[in-house]
Amino acid sequence: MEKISNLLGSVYWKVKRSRKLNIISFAILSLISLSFLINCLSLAQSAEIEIFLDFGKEPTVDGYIDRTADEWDDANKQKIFLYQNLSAPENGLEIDLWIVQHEFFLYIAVSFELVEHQSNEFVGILTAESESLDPLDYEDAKIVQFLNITEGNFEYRDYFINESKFFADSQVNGAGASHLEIDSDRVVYEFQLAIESSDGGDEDTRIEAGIYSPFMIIFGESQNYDEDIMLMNVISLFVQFYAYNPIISIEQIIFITLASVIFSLIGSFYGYYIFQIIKLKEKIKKIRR
Ligand SMILES: [Ca+2]
Ligand SMILES: [Ca+2]
Repeated sequence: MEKISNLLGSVYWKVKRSRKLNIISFAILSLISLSFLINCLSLAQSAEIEIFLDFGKEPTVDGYIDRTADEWDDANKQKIFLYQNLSAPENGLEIDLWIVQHEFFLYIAVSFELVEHQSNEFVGILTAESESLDPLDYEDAKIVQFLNITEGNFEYRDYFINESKFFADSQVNGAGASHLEIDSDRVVYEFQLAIESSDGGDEDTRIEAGIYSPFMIIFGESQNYDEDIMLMNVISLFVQFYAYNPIISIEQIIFITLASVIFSLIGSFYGYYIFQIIKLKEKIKKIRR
């Protein structure tokens, strides 16, 4: 009887321990699943890069990186990837992204290599007030569109996006240029965008200083932007306020000093001359008396 009781007791504790183990296993599995889900979500958002801009030398927007003139040496330099789908980023195209601010302008260079470049390749910079992972949600598009990449024919285009459709601006603002180095298959795109400018009206985004703003970089191989944007990524740029400080040259300082001295001398001479006339008048009055 005692043996049966001991046996029942041992079975009871085994069952109880196994329940405990099940609860612990369930909790561990739940934690693993949750961390995996969080990881997947953060992967979806990891495409975005924040860049705090610095002022620097003004690059020339001509599609060439002039290393002898240290053209882009002041730029913030990043290596990022462009993806087919920002919600599930994978197998991206690596690009060099260089950005610098000069006075009221933002300069962006995009450079990459491809085994084969298509004749109608393009790169664009999309802007909007609020961020999105969908290029058709953006408001403004500055695009450098190749018409024949091997011959080096390209156009700089300014578009606006309305209800997921691209429309050409009535007035083109900003600048862009590109060049393909045939030997290395490396292409360079250079852009200039105005900051705090309302010149483009409803057809451009006003890029505000003092805040982070979203910029989407797009790549494609046709001229159909509504449907054929192939690769993209979003960066968040903090644009700086620019305070205009006029620089006075040494020649200007000498001129201002000389002018001040001459006018002071003329003023003193004129004052002395008037003083002498007054004195002379008083003398004449005394003589007449
Ligand atoms: Ca250049
Ligand atoms: Ca526009």
